[in-house]
Amino acid sequence: MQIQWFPGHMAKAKRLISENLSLVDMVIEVMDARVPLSGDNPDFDRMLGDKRRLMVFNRSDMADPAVTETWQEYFKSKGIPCLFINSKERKQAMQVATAAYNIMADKIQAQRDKGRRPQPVKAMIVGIPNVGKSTLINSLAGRAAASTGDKPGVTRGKQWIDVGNIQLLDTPGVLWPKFEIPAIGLRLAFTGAIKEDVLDIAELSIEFIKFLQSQYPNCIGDRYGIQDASQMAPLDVLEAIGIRRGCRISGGAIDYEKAAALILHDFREGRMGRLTIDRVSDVEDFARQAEELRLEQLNRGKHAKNQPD
Ligand SMILES: Nc1nc2c(ncn2[C@@H]2O[C@H](COP(=O)(O)OP(=O)(O)OP(=O)(O)O)[C@@H](O)[C@H]2O)c(=O)[nH]1
Ligand SMILES: [Mg+2]
Repeated sequence: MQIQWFPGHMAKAKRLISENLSLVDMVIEVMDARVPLSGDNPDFDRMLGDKRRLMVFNRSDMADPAVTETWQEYFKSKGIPCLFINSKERKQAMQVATAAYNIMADKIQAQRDKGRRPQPVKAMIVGIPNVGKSTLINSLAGRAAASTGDKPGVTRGKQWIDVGNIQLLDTPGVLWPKFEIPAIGLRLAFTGAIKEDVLDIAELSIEFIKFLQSQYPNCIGDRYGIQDASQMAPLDVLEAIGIRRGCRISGGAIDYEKAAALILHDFREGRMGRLTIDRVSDVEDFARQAEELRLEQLNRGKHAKNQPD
C-alpha cells in the first residue's frame, strides 16, 4: 500500500513556517512518542537550519513505557535534547516551558548582563498533523487558546499565544511530499496523522493487524476476545472483529470497512493499551532501506542515460 500525500495547504504551511522563522528564538518540534522515527519530518532539518530546537515526544501516555525507555536512551546517546510527555497534563507541559527557557538561558543572561529586562522567549511549535501541538500550547496557557481536535488538519493558519514569559507560535501540521519507505506512510496513517480520505481503511487495518500480530500478539485477543488471533490470517481477524462487534451491512454480511475503522479508532483512542510502533532497531533498518532505494534510483538514472534515443 503506497500512501502519497502532499496537498496544497501543506506547501502553504511550510512557507508559513519558513517565513516566520526569523521572528522566533527557537523551535519546539512536537512528535508522537509512538512513532519517534516514522514521525520525524526530514523537511524540518532543511527548513529550520541552525535554529535552536527542542524535541517533545507527546502522547507518551499512549506509548509502551518499555519502548519509550529505549528511545530515551537512544536520544541521550545522540546528545539530542528531548522530553517525553502527555501534553494534556499541565504539569508535564510545564516541563517544556522550563526546557525551552534553559535552551535560551545564555541569551536571557546576556540581556540581563546588559541591564535589560529579558524579553519573552519566542518559540515556534512545529510538527506533523495531529500530534498535539495545539494541545501543548493550551496546557501551557491554561486555557483553550488554540483549536484542537482528534483529526489531522485542525490548525489552519498561524496563531501567537502568550503564556507568560514565553510567546508561542502555533502552526498547522506538515508532512513531507513523499514517503520513500512505504512503512513510514503506513505507520503515520495508523496514528491518525494522515487524513482518512486518501486512505483505504480496510487495507490499512490489515497492515495494522499484521503489526499487532508481530509486536503485540496478545493485544487483539485481549481487546476483542478472539482466540489465537496472532496465528490467524489478518483478513480473518478483521472478519472476526466484525462478527464480535456486530459490524454488518444490510443483508447481514460483514461490514469490513466498519470493522477496520473500529480497530483503528480503538488504537487511536488508546483503548488497546499502551503501544509503540517504531523501535530503535528500525533506525538502522530504515537507513538501509533508504540507501537501497537511493542506489536503485541511481542505477535507474544511469540505465535511462545509456538507452539510445
Ligand atoms: N492521550 C493524549 N492525547 C493527546 C495528547 N496531546 C494531544 N492529544 C489529543 O490529540 C488530538 C490532537 O491534538 P491537537 O492539539 O489538535 O493536535 P495538533 O498537532 O495541533 O493537530 P493539527 O493542528 O491538526 O496539526 C486531540 O484529540 C488531543 O486531545 C497527549 O499527550 N496524550
Ligand atoms: Mg493544531
